Amino acid sequence: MADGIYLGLDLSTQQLKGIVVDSRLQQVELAKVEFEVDLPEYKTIKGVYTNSATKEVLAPVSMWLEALDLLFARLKKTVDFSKLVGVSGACQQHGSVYWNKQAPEALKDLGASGPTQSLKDQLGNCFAWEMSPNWQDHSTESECKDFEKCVGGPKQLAGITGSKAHHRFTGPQILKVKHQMPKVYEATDRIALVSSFLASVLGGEYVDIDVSDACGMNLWDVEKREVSAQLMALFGDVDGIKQRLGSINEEGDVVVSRVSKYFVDKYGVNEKCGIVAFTGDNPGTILSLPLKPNDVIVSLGTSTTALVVTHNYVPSPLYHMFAHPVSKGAYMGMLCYCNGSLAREKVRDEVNGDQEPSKSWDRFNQIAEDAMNAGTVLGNKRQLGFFFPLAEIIPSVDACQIRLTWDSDLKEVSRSDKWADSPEADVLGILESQALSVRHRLTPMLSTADGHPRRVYFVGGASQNEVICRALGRVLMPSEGAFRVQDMNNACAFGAAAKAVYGSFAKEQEGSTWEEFLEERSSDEKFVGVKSGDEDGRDLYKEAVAVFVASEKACFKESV
Ligand code: ADP
Ligand code: XUL
Repeated sequence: MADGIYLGLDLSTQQLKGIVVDSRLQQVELAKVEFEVDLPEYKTIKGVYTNSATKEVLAPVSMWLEALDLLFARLKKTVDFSKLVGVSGACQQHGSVYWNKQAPEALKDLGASGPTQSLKDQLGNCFAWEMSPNWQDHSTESECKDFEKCVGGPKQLAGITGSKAHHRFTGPQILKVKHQMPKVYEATDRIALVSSFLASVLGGEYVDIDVSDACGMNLWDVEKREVSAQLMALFGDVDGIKQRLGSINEEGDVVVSRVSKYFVDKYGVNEKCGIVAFTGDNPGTILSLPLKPNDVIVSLGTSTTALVVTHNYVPSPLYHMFAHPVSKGAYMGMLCYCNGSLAREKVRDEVNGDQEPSKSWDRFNQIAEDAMNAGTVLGNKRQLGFFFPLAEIIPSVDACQIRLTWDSDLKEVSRSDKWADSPEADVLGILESQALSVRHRLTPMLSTADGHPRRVYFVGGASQNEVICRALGRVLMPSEGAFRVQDMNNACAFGAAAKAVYGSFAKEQEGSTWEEFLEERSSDEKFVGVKSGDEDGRDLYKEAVAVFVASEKACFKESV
């Protein structure tokens, strides 16, 4: 309905957020529930319980039920839910929820005992395990080995499921439950991802796992589009795990359920309100911008994440490939680096010394800008490095700091602890080296003639910094420009809201493709062009990629 409203939910580690938009995607309301602040009785720290001895990180599922009630109560103060046409969601990836055999009945009966009963009252005892393993959990080392061994190694597992085995991925997590908590596994009727869990609560029935989110499990065979029989065999009883997982929903843009009577009676939600398939938070983020194939979002948060929409399925143990959450036949490639902003902050602090007020980026920016204005490429002496104050994911190595210098005829690379012109040289050094790694990993996923992205969109904390974006953009060389995106704090909730509009209204009523729908509703105002035209480095950066890769191999051997 053109005059209806739509809700996008983001159930992340620390909070549950809800954005209400109209059919043109204009924000009507925004509300959130912060777990630590609003639900202190759970005593979580930043939304989770961490056991450093076992490396387990868990979240209590009932807390999410309470958060959902609280969010609806907050929104109801200003939102007329009788106009709600559709809801969708984008939730933290990889987490699993273990419904027990009472769940189907209790979900169906939601609201039957009157509005005084809360979701927690009615569903609190429907879990075989009251916890959900969080994506920060690292307790599945042995199960990860089982997964990789089962198919012949990390490369083979990445080929099948889009990723090598990761501690946080749901398949190894479920296998750990089966190994370490057999009674829980036995008592489990259905295993949900966080996204399908939340959709099920809203719909009052089990909702299938979404295909894009399923790619975060190490179980979904991306190309064959089925749960891998070979990997399910790890669970012994193949039928048992198959049944617990249910079907995987490959239609991301359709109504998969109707809102449960509970939300109708308690919050006045329109009884026809559709639940449009929920997905993961990273897939949700790519739905927030009108991306075309070969467009890249580079998120410069605490860590650096690069997301790309592509039609090439080119899996690698170094990154992730997911099915696109809406467009059939398309994929989302994802690079996740641990060392992003924190590593840049370290260089910033070193160049500031005692002279600048701490945390000011002025000197860092001035050094980078002067170098770029002078046409400097790869430092004054062809320098690059690995700036990893934290253990890194890409490549998978321990914390280290390595500086490299090409010799003048560009044939050899020498390694040193410090450059003669450190720490100033580290400024361009870290920016160019970080960008070269992203560029190298993106290229195989792109289908452009020159291997460069079409557009690059910078989001996240450091995207406020024009100079940093310019330095990164200069290496990535998008053919149609780099942009800093304003107002992207709620990207995945907004992506979910957009999917709610598309799936419950616009797809049928307007007959548009997802891309047309989003393009038609987006305004260029929120994209600020990043200064480009720095063609200085075109040839040298191309050569630098090869040197960077060779250096990585030399420094880290099989981790690359
Ligand atoms: P999160 O990963 O927690 O979502 P944000 O996207 O908010 O984080 O990004 C936080 C990071 O952004 C900080 O670590 C900080 O270094 C970086 N940042 C914020 N403003 C700037 C700036 N002006 N220049 C460079 N980096 C910045
Ligand atoms: C992605 C990942 C995180 C979570 C955060 O693989 O683990 O980005 O999705 O919620």
